[in-house]
Amino acid sequence: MNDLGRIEDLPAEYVAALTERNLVPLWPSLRGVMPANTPRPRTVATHWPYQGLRPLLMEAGRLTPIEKAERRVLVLANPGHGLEKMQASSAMYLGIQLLMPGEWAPAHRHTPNAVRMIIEGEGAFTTVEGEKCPMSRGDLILTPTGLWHEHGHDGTDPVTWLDVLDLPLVYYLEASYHVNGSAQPVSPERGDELHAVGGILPTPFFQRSEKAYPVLRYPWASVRAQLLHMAHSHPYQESIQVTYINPNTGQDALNILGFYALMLKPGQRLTLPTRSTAVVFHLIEGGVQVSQPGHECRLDEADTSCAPGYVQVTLTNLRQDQPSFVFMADESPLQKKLGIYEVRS
Ligand code: GTQ
Repeated sequence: MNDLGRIEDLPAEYVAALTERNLVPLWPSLRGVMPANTPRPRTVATHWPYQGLRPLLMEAGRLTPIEKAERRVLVLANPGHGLEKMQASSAMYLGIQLLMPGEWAPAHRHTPNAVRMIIEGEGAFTTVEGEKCPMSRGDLILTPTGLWHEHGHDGTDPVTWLDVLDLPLVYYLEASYHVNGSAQPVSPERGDELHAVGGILPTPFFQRSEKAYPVLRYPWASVRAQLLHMAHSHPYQESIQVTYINPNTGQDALNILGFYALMLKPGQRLTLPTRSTAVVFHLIEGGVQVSQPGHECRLDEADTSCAPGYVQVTLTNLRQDQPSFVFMADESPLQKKLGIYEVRS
């Protein structure tokens, strides 16, 4: 690889004349923006243990009333990007949100897409476009771009969940904004009930639903049961994994980020394909070691971690007698649409 000219090699008056006209020479920066063979992600492997952040989240519940927060969230920020950027990777934002009994996080809609992965507590719900989605541990609830959503809580204990948004990307595109609304009237129709059985779609009078997002809630009980069923009926299949999809299109549930649930059999060690997308791991159940070059962490229940793209990640179920269940998020739908998605092994 030949060395390219540096900015210092140029006469200062020349550089000043360029700067004055808002011009920049490419060659001193070319290798930086297009490094050889593999990108140099800012995203660094990071582990956010739940037990470390939970007391601080509860303290936020005492320090800041919901009216003063609108969304009471501690953001899981990747130090490689700088904490103030509030990003876990180039396109993914992560936060842990707290709702106390009786609290209400008012209706709004925004351009970034969001999902919630419920961590603890019963009795809370998210109402999305008039559909009241109950929240239980492990449930995935979508709030796609532009849809009204609000969170309420009729239970007796704090409720927490992981928020995953494509906010960093939408913000970077200078397209991020929100609109405030008022409490939504609730309709009795529930997409998760209408689509409770895979492989069939409701088609009254031969018509498919015209909703862009026919399913807004993926109950964990069904996903978990399906993973166990897959492991049992396909005992030689190494990777027991499902993708959360839009049943009308068969495509990923949202346009930009992808969501998956993975079951690791007792003691299983699974090396994931090396891919171009950053990945978020969130442990729903069990205990899992996450290993990647230069970084190891042990995920306990409700812990979250991330890995940059282009690295090999190995997951090991630390339980010898029980399966472990991992929720994952990545940027592959976006990368596939852009034509830059790669699998290297
Ligand atoms: O619950 O609507 O973590 O609007 C960040 C922005 C959650 C939400 C976040 C949001 C929300």
